[in-house]
Amino acid sequence: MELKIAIQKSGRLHDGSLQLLRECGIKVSNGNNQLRVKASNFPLEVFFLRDDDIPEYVQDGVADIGFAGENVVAERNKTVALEEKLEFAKCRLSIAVPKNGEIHSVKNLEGKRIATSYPHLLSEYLKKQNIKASIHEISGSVEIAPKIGLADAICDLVSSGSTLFSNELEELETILQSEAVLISNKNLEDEKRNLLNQLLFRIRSVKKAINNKYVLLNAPNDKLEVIFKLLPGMRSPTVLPLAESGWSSVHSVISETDFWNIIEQLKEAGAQGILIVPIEKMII
Ligand code: PRT
Ligand code: ZN
Repeated sequence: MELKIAIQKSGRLHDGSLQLLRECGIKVSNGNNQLRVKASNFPLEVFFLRDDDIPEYVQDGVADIGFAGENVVAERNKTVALEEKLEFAKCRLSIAVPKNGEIHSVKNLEGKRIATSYPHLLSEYLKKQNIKASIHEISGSVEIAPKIGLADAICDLVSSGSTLFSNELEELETILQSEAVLISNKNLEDEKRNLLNQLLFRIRSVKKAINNKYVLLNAPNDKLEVIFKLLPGMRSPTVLPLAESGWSSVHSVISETDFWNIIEQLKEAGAQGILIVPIEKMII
Protein backbone atom coordinates (compact mmCIF):
# COMPACT_ATOMS: atom_id res chain seq x y z
CA MET A 1 0.00 0.00 0.00
CA GLU A 2 1.22 3.45 -0.95
CA LEU A 3 0.21 6.94 0.10
CA LYS A 4 -0.47 9.15 -2.92
CA ILE A 5 0.59 12.77 -2.58
CA ALA A 6 -0.19 15.59 -5.04
CA ILE A 7 2.33 18.40 -5.35
CA GLN A 8 2.68 21.30 -7.80
CA LYS A 9 4.30 20.36 -11.10
CA SER A 10 6.11 23.66 -11.47
CA GLY A 11 5.80 27.07 -9.88
CA ARG A 12 6.25 28.67 -6.52
CA LEU A 13 5.28 25.59 -4.46
CA HIS A 14 7.24 22.99 -6.41
CA ASP A 15 10.73 23.39 -4.97
CA GLY A 16 9.58 23.86 -1.37
CA SER A 17 7.38 20.77 -1.60
CA LEU A 18 10.16 18.52 -2.89
CA GLN A 19 12.64 20.00 -0.44
CA LEU A 20 10.34 19.23 2.48
CA LEU A 21 9.92 15.62 1.36
CA ARG A 22 13.69 15.31 1.04
CA GLU A 23 14.25 16.84 4.48
CA CYS A 24 11.88 14.14 5.74
CA GLY A 25 14.39 11.64 4.36
CA ILE A 26 12.16 10.66 1.42
CA LYS A 27 13.97 10.20 -1.88
CA VAL A 28 12.03 11.41 -4.94
CA SER A 29 13.19 12.62 -8.33
CA ASN A 30 11.92 16.04 -9.41
CA GLY A 31 9.34 14.75 -11.87
CA ASN A 32 10.78 16.27 -15.05
CA ASN A 33 8.15 15.55 -17.69
CA GLN A 34 6.59 12.87 -15.55
CA LEU A 35 3.09 12.84 -14.15
CA ARG A 36 4.08 10.64 -11.22
CA VAL A 37 7.08 9.11 -9.53
CA LYS A 38 7.53 6.68 -6.67
CA ALA A 39 9.72 7.44 -3.68
CA SER A 40 12.49 4.88 -3.36
CA ASN A 41 12.55 4.56 0.43
CA PHE A 42 9.02 5.35 1.69
CA PRO A 43 5.66 4.01 0.44
CA LEU A 44 4.80 7.26 -1.30
CA GLU A 45 3.73 7.98 -4.85
CA VAL A 46 4.08 11.61 -5.94
CA PHE A 47 1.68 13.13 -8.52
CA PHE A 48 2.76 16.37 -10.19
CA LEU A 49 -0.26 18.61 -10.88
CA ARG A 50 -1.39 22.21 -11.29
CA ASP A 51 -1.79 23.74 -7.86
CA ASP A 52 -5.41 24.76 -8.50
CA ASP A 53 -6.44 21.14 -9.11
CA ILE A 54 -4.86 19.69 -5.96
CA PRO A 55 -7.80 20.26 -3.51
CA GLU A 56 -10.21 18.56 -5.90
CA TYR A 57 -7.93 15.57 -6.54
CA VAL A 58 -7.56 15.13 -2.77
CA GLN A 59 -11.30 15.50 -2.14
CA ASP A 60 -12.06 12.90 -4.80
CA GLY A 61 -9.41 10.50 -3.50
CA VAL A 62 -7.33 10.49 -6.71
CA ALA A 63 -4.58 11.61 -4.33
CA ASP A 64 -4.72 10.84 -0.57
CA ILE A 65 -2.90 13.99 0.48
CA GLY A 66 -1.49 17.13 -1.12
CA PHE A 67 0.66 20.18 -0.57
CA ALA A 68 -1.24 23.32 -1.61
CA GLY A 69 -1.46 27.01 -0.80
CA GLU A 70 -4.10 27.86 1.82
CA ASN A 71 -5.35 30.48 -0.65
CA VAL A 72 -6.11 27.80 -3.25
CA VAL A 73 -7.66 25.45 -0.68
CA ALA A 74 -9.95 28.23 0.59
CA GLU A 75 -10.86 29.46 -2.91
CA ARG A 76 -11.66 25.99 -4.27
CA ASN A 77 -13.79 25.31 -1.19
CA LYS A 78 -13.48 21.51 -1.39
CA THR A 79 -14.11 19.05 1.41
CA VAL A 80 -10.62 18.16 2.62
CA ALA A 81 -8.95 18.05 6.04
CA LEU A 82 -6.21 20.52 6.91
CA GLU A 83 -3.45 18.49 8.59
CA GLU A 84 -0.47 20.82 8.98
CA LYS A 85 0.83 24.26 8.08
CA LEU A 86 4.15 23.91 6.27
CA GLU A 87 5.74 27.35 6.77
CA PHE A 88 6.78 28.02 3.18
CA ALA A 89 5.23 29.98 0.25
CA LYS A 90 3.89 32.56 2.71
CA CYS A 91 1.78 35.30 1.15
CA ARG A 92 -1.47 37.19 1.71
CA LEU A 93 -4.56 37.82 -0.40
CA SER A 94 -5.17 41.55 -0.41
CA ILE A 95 -7.37 44.14 -1.99
CA ALA A 96 -5.25 46.85 -3.61
CA VAL A 97 -6.15 50.15 -5.23
CA PRO A 98 -4.39 52.80 -7.33
CA LYS A 99 -2.22 55.14 -5.26
CA ASN A 100 -3.67 58.62 -4.84
CA GLY A 101 -7.01 57.46 -6.24
CA GLU A 102 -10.51 57.89 -4.92
CA ILE A 103 -10.69 54.61 -2.95
CA HIS A 104 -9.41 55.12 0.60
CA SER A 105 -11.40 52.55 2.56
CA VAL A 106 -13.25 49.31 2.06
CA LYS A 107 -16.55 51.23 2.11
CA ASN A 108 -15.42 53.13 -1.02
CA LEU A 109 -15.50 49.82 -2.95
CA GLU A 110 -19.30 50.05 -3.15
CA GLY A 111 -20.34 49.90 -6.81
CA LYS A 112 -16.76 49.49 -8.03
CA ARG A 113 -15.22 46.86 -10.32
CA ILE A 114 -12.63 44.54 -8.74
CA ALA A 115 -10.41 42.22 -10.81
CA THR A 116 -9.27 38.96 -9.21
CA SER A 117 -8.44 35.29 -9.67
CA TYR A 118 -10.12 34.66 -6.30
CA PRO A 119 -13.83 35.35 -6.96
CA HIS A 120 -15.09 33.04 -4.22
CA LEU A 121 -12.97 34.49 -1.39
CA LEU A 122 -13.54 38.04 -2.56
CA SER A 123 -17.31 37.69 -2.80
CA GLU A 124 -17.44 36.09 0.68
CA TYR A 125 -15.42 39.00 2.05
CA LEU A 126 -17.58 41.66 0.35
CA LYS A 127 -20.74 39.94 1.57
CA LYS A 128 -19.44 40.06 5.15
CA GLN A 129 -18.62 43.75 4.76
CA ASN A 130 -22.06 44.31 3.22
CA ILE A 131 -20.56 45.85 0.09
CA LYS A 132 -21.89 45.40 -3.43
CA ALA A 133 -19.20 45.52 -6.09
CA SER A 134 -18.76 43.74 -9.41
CA ILE A 135 -16.15 41.04 -9.51
CA HIS A 136 -14.19 40.52 -12.74
CA GLU A 137 -12.54 37.13 -12.76
CA ILE A 138 -9.24 37.06 -14.65
CA SER A 139 -6.66 34.33 -14.50
CA GLY A 140 -3.36 36.22 -14.64
CA SER A 141 -1.66 39.63 -14.61
CA VAL A 142 -4.38 40.95 -12.32
CA GLU A 143 -2.15 43.86 -11.28
CA ILE A 144 -2.45 45.60 -14.67
CA ALA A 145 -6.27 45.68 -14.63
CA PRO A 146 -6.64 49.19 -13.12
CA LYS A 147 -4.09 50.70 -15.51
CA ILE A 148 -5.88 49.39 -18.62
CA GLY A 149 -9.25 50.50 -17.33
CA LEU A 150 -10.61 47.02 -16.67
CA ALA A 151 -11.16 47.53 -12.96
CA ASP A 152 -11.03 50.10 -10.15
CA ALA A 153 -9.33 47.76 -7.70
CA ILE A 154 -7.75 44.31 -7.57
CA CYS A 155 -7.69 41.40 -5.15
CA ASP A 156 -4.49 39.39 -5.53
CA LEU A 157 -1.69 37.61 -3.72
CA VAL A 158 1.10 39.74 -2.29
CA SER A 159 4.39 38.63 -0.82
CA SER A 160 7.13 41.27 -1.03
CA GLY A 161 4.78 43.98 -2.30
CA SER A 162 7.05 44.85 -5.24
CA THR A 163 4.47 43.95 -7.92
CA LEU A 164 1.97 46.34 -6.33
CA PHE A 165 4.66 48.99 -5.98
CA SER A 166 5.76 48.84 -9.61
CA ASN A 167 2.14 49.07 -10.76
CA GLU A 168 1.46 52.09 -8.53
CA LEU A 169 -1.02 50.20 -6.37
CA GLU A 170 -1.32 50.09 -2.59
CA GLU A 171 -2.85 47.56 -0.23
CA LEU A 172 -6.19 48.51 1.21
CA GLU A 173 -7.04 45.38 3.18
CA THR A 174 -5.73 41.83 3.66
CA ILE A 175 -8.49 39.27 3.42
CA LEU A 176 -6.48 36.06 3.96
CA GLN A 177 -3.02 35.06 5.23
CA SER A 178 -1.65 32.02 3.43
CA GLU A 179 1.15 29.48 3.45
CA ALA A 180 1.62 26.00 2.03
CA VAL A 181 -0.42 23.38 3.91
CA LEU A 182 -0.79 19.62 3.94
CA ILE A 183 -4.36 18.57 3.15
CA SER A 184 -5.83 15.09 3.24
CA ASN A 185 -8.81 13.15 2.00
CA LYS A 186 -11.48 12.91 4.71
CA ASN A 187 -11.96 9.15 4.34
CA LEU A 188 -8.47 7.72 4.46
CA GLU A 189 -8.33 4.01 5.18
CA ASP A 190 -6.48 3.02 8.35
CA GLU A 191 -3.31 1.88 6.63
CA LYS A 192 -2.99 5.16 4.74
CA ARG A 193 -3.77 7.17 7.88
CA ASN A 194 -0.95 5.31 9.53
CA LEU A 195 1.47 6.25 6.72
CA LEU A 196 0.27 9.86 6.88
CA ASN A 197 0.95 9.92 10.63
CA GLN A 198 4.51 8.73 9.98
CA LEU A 199 4.96 11.49 7.41
CA LEU A 200 3.47 14.11 9.75
CA PHE A 201 5.84 13.02 12.51
CA ARG A 202 8.79 13.63 10.18
CA ILE A 203 7.41 16.96 8.94
CA ARG A 204 6.94 18.22 12.52
CA SER A 205 10.50 17.16 13.39
CA VAL A 206 11.83 19.07 10.38
CA LYS A 207 9.77 22.17 11.24
CA LYS A 208 10.97 22.17 14.85
CA ALA A 209 14.55 21.79 13.72
CA ILE A 210 14.28 24.70 11.27
CA ASN A 211 12.87 26.97 13.96
CA ASN A 212 15.44 26.02 16.56
CA LYS A 213 19.20 26.37 16.85
CA TYR A 214 21.81 24.59 18.90
CA VAL A 215 23.68 27.17 20.97
CA LEU A 216 27.15 26.65 22.46
CA LEU A 217 28.81 29.27 24.62
CA ASN A 218 31.59 29.63 27.18
CA ALA A 219 31.06 31.32 30.53
CA PRO A 220 32.79 31.74 33.90
CA ASN A 221 31.28 29.35 36.44
CA ASP A 222 30.04 32.14 38.71
CA LYS A 223 27.86 33.47 35.84
CA LEU A 224 26.22 30.16 35.00
CA GLU A 225 23.10 30.69 37.13
CA VAL A 226 22.24 33.95 35.34
CA ILE A 227 22.88 32.40 31.93
CA PHE A 228 20.70 29.35 32.68
CA LYS A 229 17.80 31.68 33.48
CA LEU A 230 18.17 33.33 30.07
CA LEU A 231 18.23 30.06 28.11
CA PRO A 232 14.81 28.44 27.69
CA GLY A 233 16.31 25.07 26.72
CA MET A 234 14.63 21.78 25.86
CA ARG A 235 14.99 20.61 29.43
CA SER A 236 18.08 21.95 31.14
CA PRO A 237 21.32 22.98 29.45
CA THR A 238 24.29 20.66 29.15
CA VAL A 239 27.33 22.00 31.03
CA LEU A 240 30.86 20.74 30.37
CA PRO A 241 34.01 21.97 32.12
CA LEU A 242 36.57 23.77 29.95
CA ALA A 243 40.29 22.98 30.20
CA GLU A 244 40.73 26.43 31.77
CA SER A 245 39.59 26.13 35.38
CA GLY A 246 36.60 28.18 36.51
CA TRP A 247 35.07 28.14 33.01
CA SER A 248 32.38 25.98 31.44
CA SER A 249 30.88 25.32 28.03
CA VAL A 250 27.07 25.54 27.98
CA HIS A 251 24.98 23.81 25.27
CA SER A 252 21.29 24.40 24.72
CA VAL A 253 18.51 24.48 22.13
CA ILE A 254 16.67 27.70 21.57
CA SER A 255 14.29 29.16 19.00
CA GLU A 256 15.97 31.51 16.56
CA THR A 257 13.66 34.40 17.50
CA ASP A 258 14.31 33.91 21.21
CA PHE A 259 18.02 33.79 20.52
CA TRP A 260 18.12 37.22 18.87
CA ASN A 261 16.07 38.60 21.75
CA ILE A 262 18.50 37.41 24.43
CA ILE A 263 21.87 37.71 22.69
CA GLU A 264 22.75 41.06 24.29
CA GLN A 265 21.73 39.82 27.74
CA LEU A 266 23.85 36.69 27.29
CA LYS A 267 26.89 38.79 26.44
CA GLU A 268 26.25 41.13 29.37
CA ALA A 269 25.96 38.10 31.63
CA GLY A 270 29.50 37.08 30.60
CA ALA A 271 28.93 34.59 27.77
CA GLN A 272 31.78 34.37 25.26
CA GLY A 273 32.58 32.42 22.08
CA ILE A 274 28.91 31.99 21.24
CA LEU A 275 28.24 29.49 18.42
CA ILE A 276 24.85 28.97 16.74
CA VAL A 277 24.57 25.65 14.93
CA PRO A 278 21.69 24.46 12.71
CA ILE A 279 19.80 21.35 13.81
CA GLU A 280 18.87 18.83 11.14
CA LYS A 281 16.00 17.01 12.87
CA MET A 282 14.45 17.51 16.28
CA ILE A 283 12.49 14.70 17.94
CA ILE A 284 10.63 15.60 21.11
O1 PRT B 1 0.78 26.38 -12.98
P1 PRT B 1 0.09 26.40 -11.67
O2 PRT B 1 -1.38 26.67 -11.76
O3 PRT B 1 0.42 25.19 -10.84
O4 PRT B 1 0.76 27.63 -10.83
P2 PRT B 1 0.24 29.13 -10.63
O5 PRT B 1 0.90 29.99 -11.66
O6 PRT B 1 -1.23 29.19 -10.47
O7 PRT B 1 0.80 29.44 -9.17
P3 PRT B 1 2.22 29.99 -8.68
O8 PRT B 1 3.27 28.96 -8.89
O9 PRT B 1 2.47 31.37 -9.14
O10 PRT B 1 1.87 30.08 -7.11
C1 PRT B 1 1.57 28.93 -6.38
C2 PRT B 1 1.27 29.32 -4.95
O11 PRT B 1 2.38 30.00 -4.38
C3 PRT B 1 0.12 30.29 -4.76
O12 PRT B 1 -1.15 29.68 -4.83
C4 PRT B 1 0.40 30.80 -3.34
O13 PRT B 1 -0.08 29.88 -2.39
C5 PRT B 1 1.94 30.81 -3.28
N1 PRT B 1 2.52 32.16 -3.41
C6 PRT B 1 3.37 32.72 -2.49
C7 PRT B 1 2.36 33.06 -4.39
C8 PRT B 1 3.10 34.19 -4.05
N2 PRT B 1 3.73 33.94 -2.87
C9 PRT B 1 3.12 35.32 -4.94
N3 PRT B 1 3.79 36.32 -4.64
N4 PRT B 1 1.65 33.03 -5.54
C10 PRT B 1 1.68 34.08 -6.38
N5 PRT B 1 2.37 35.22 -6.13
C11 PRT B 1 2.32 36.29 -7.18
C12 PRT B 1 1.11 37.23 -7.05
O14 PRT B 1 -0.01 36.67 -7.71
C13 PRT B 1 1.60 38.51 -7.72
O15 PRT B 1 1.51 38.42 -9.12
O16 PRT B 1 3.44 37.14 -7.12
C14 PRT B 1 3.08 38.49 -7.35
C15 PRT B 1 3.26 39.31 -6.09
O17 PRT B 1 4.50 39.06 -5.50
P4 PRT B 1 5.30 40.25 -4.81
O18 PRT B 1 6.49 39.60 -4.18
O19 PRT B 1 5.69 41.21 -5.91
O20 PRT B 1 4.39 40.89 -3.79
ZN1 ZN C 1 -2.47 27.74 -10.47
